[in-house]
Amino acid sequence: MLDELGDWRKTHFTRDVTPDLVGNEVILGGWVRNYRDLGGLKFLSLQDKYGERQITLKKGLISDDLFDKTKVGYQYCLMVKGKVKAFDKAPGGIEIIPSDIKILNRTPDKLPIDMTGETISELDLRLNHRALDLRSLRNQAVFEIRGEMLRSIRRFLFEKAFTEISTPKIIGSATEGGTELFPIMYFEREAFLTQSAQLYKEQLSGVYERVFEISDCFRAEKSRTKRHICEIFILDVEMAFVTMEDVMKLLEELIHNVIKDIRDNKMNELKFLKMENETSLPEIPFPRYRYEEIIDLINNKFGFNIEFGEDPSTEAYRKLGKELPDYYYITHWPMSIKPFYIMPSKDPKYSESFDLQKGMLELTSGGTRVHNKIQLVNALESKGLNSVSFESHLKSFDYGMPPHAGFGLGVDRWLTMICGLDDIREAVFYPRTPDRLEP
Ligand code: AMO
Repeated sequence: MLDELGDWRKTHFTRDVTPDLVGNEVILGGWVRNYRDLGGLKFLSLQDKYGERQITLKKGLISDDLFDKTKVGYQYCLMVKGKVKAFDKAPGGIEIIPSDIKILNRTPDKLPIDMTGETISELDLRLNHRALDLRSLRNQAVFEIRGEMLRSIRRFLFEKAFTEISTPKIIGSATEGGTELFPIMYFEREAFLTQSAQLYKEQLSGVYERVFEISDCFRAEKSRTKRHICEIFILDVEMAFVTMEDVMKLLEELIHNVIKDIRDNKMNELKFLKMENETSLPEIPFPRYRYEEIIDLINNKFGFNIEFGEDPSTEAYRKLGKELPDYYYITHWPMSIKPFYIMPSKDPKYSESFDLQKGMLELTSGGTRVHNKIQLVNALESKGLNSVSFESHLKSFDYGMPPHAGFGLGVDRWLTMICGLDDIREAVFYPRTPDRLEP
């Protein structure tokens, strides 16, 4: 028999039950993270979205009826009504002495993954049971930090007069060129899931001047690495009347501010993940290296043979990341490996583009854009793309498109890094990879 919710409502989250509530009655709700039955004494750790509090059932101190009927298992869903008592050794310095407990839902005897926090089950197994897995204290810390990251990004950009935009995720033609598109049926027509907000954010920079979007983009790459997923969450920023130097300054300031906010507001979570020292406040400005300097370093110091126009291999980045473990920019990439919308440098062999790296990992790419329509049409065609399929985008360049620049930052990659996670899939609620479409 399960209990009904009835007229019980939570009075507090666990984190709000602090020593100044000692003596008061509270109603908490959550899940059993751990329990111990020592005969005349039962301890139960009740967890909710913010943490846990200890519920102590002592024979003689609570009613016999309640003591006897309280038989729980891991992750049972409970509500507890009880008095707050100070107890140094319990989480938050508090224990709750219950006057009544409702068992709202039970679980099987054996859970598919460890939820006590004593061991970490294998990642694929955890992902198969993601809604359960996300309840772990470790995941709570990761996703609390994610929440702070997004709040902080928005705060920072709103203060700088940015407008938050939303752009279509169903599109009629490729954004980035290339072949990494997921085709879908759009009624009787073929359409695609968007790879990036690129073209729309550029158009809207010609309207609202400073725009940003944080949203899902879809990459049909069959990369099975710890850094790639097929549905990514990107912060897209675009600014009018500036060049890439300006957006690089904005980006490093943003990184600095967000990490400061995470350190100020989520230190407990960083500590839980043992990242309080590693995720330190980075000094700005970040070092800037030209692509050619990086290639020379990789070739001369690590014995690679990367030619101008090649993207360094993962192995090369791995070595580079050991040499440059912090945040740094790689600028002026060969135009031949940059998308059509990137502005060529004065010497058109190079481009007005940059990547922001942290160690071996690429976090952001960006650059100054082409804003002259004729130049853009030529750029499209020189990349082998058909300008006719970009007609509606190109039209927006007829009506006074300002010079503009911007960047795209991979939120999931950044979170992986800040939380010291081994695999990007851990930084996503429900990751999509070539092998995973469920849950
Ligand atoms: P780009 O394609 O480099 O640039 O993407 C921007 C950032 O998104 C992240 N990212 C990924 N993360 C996980 N899995 C993937 N498969 C994946 N692909 C990309 C990376 C990357 O740096 N329109 C441009 C940005 C711009 O110029 O404004 C773009 O999308 O962190």
